Amino acid sequence: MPESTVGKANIGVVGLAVMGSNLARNLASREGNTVAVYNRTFARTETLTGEHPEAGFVASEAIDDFVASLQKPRTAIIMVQAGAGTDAVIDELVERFEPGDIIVDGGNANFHDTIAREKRISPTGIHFVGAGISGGEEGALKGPSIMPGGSEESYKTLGPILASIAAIAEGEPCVTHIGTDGAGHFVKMIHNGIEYADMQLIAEAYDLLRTVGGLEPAAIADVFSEWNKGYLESYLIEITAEVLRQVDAKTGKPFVDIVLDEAGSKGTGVWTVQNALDLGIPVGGIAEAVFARAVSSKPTQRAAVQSVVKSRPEIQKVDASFADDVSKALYASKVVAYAQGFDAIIAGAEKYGWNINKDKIAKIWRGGCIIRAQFLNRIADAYDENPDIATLLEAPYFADAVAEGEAAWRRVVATAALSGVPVPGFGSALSYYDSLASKRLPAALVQGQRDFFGAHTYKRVDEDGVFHTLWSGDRSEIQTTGSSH
Ligand code: NBP
Repeated sequence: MPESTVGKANIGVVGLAVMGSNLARNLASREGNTVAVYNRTFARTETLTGEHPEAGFVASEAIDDFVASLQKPRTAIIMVQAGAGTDAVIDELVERFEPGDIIVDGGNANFHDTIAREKRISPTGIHFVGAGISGGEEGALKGPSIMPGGSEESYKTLGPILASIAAIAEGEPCVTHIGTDGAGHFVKMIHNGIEYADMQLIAEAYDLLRTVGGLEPAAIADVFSEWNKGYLESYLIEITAEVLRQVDAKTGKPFVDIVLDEAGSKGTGVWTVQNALDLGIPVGGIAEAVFARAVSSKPTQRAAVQSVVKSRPEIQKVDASFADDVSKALYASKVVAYAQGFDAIIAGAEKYGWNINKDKIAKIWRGGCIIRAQFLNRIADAYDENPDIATLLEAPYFADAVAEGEAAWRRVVATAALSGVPVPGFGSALSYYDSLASKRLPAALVQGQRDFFGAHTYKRVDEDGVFHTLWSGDRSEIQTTGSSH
């Protein structure tokens, strides 16, 4: 390589498909950055440098030259396909990097992989950082929300570089050091899970306004645009209005009516639910959203049930206040979904030993990412005021908001049930809220059943200890010790 490019760049990007090239351009556009670029297939590098001479990229065809073009400590962000591709690039860099250098995986890695990679790489003295990057290709180019994990030490070098390209929300860059090893990818996973829940709730609101409220997509778009001026303001509400306003050029029909109603997914929602199950955290809002996509994608089962169903319920009559009721139900359900997501973050941090800062996580989601919304300020405030609240639903602001919308929420869920409109998100959120709010739960009966068939024991409300009833004997009670509850 020409001598002049040795040690020229303060940051490098490996992997120049859509995400990597946009991130590299974003980095290059910020003052003080000189960006080295490398891609396995050189043609991709040439396309990028040819199309964007203004970026002043330091391009290399060989990985050795790419490594040599980086200032020390060398810092490289990998943006390649998650899995084997990422491992291949990591190995190439680890072979050439020195202690103190930093390898960042900015792809959508599973946080378990990130933890394992960090463990494998840290004995070399090279820092390995898994960084969740949210915002899609536009975010990568204009400013994403960035969730880096890895060591505190690596963040000293990496932090200012990431802050230079992150989205800005209310004057603050949307990046913070989440915690060590896989913390960043874990929090990105939960972000995506919450995104699933939020999208499902918005979709249910649309369905209710259309099926029960009798509004056409364009009119619902107007309702959503109006909602976007108030407490529901968010990127997802904003783009939903745009999608609903779209008219199909081929047929003249609303775009939403020509799209096949089978929702796909790439897997981070499933990861969120799997990990929440392992952590014992109820994330019903996210799980129902994942399941709703799965149900939608079962055309054979849907057709089978439709063929045997004799009649569908009559749509309930509603008045002009219905849209307002739906907005309140949507908000209350959304509070539940976010509360559950943060519960999963808290439990993950406990299990994996991350010193996370909940209000900072809420703040870095205010810009750049898909769930960006004013609403996240309220979450940040709640955790800032009292980091030890047992649930976001306990925070005064949310407790008041949910109480204010509660009657509407119940009316909407009841109306949906009576009209035969599926509302897995709204319904599960309300049941979750009622479960927490009920003085007594039928869990007592479940304990009785467990004790009956499996001698799983139970605790009493009026006495300490662990007990078992001799169900197949004289049904007297004995006190046991050392049994699991
Ligand atoms: P892709 O996920 O499509 O991956 C293509 C890139 O990976 C190309 O640069 C390709 O090199 C490289 N690559 C592969 Br494939 N196998 C490789 C290997 N064995 N060695 C070296 N390079 C290899 O790119 P993308 O869509 O830009 O996404 C990049 C990352 O960002 C992924 O992890 C993705 O999940 C994540 N992502 C995030 C968001 C978001 O919103 N945060 C959105 C989309 C993607 P080649 O040119 O030589 O084939």
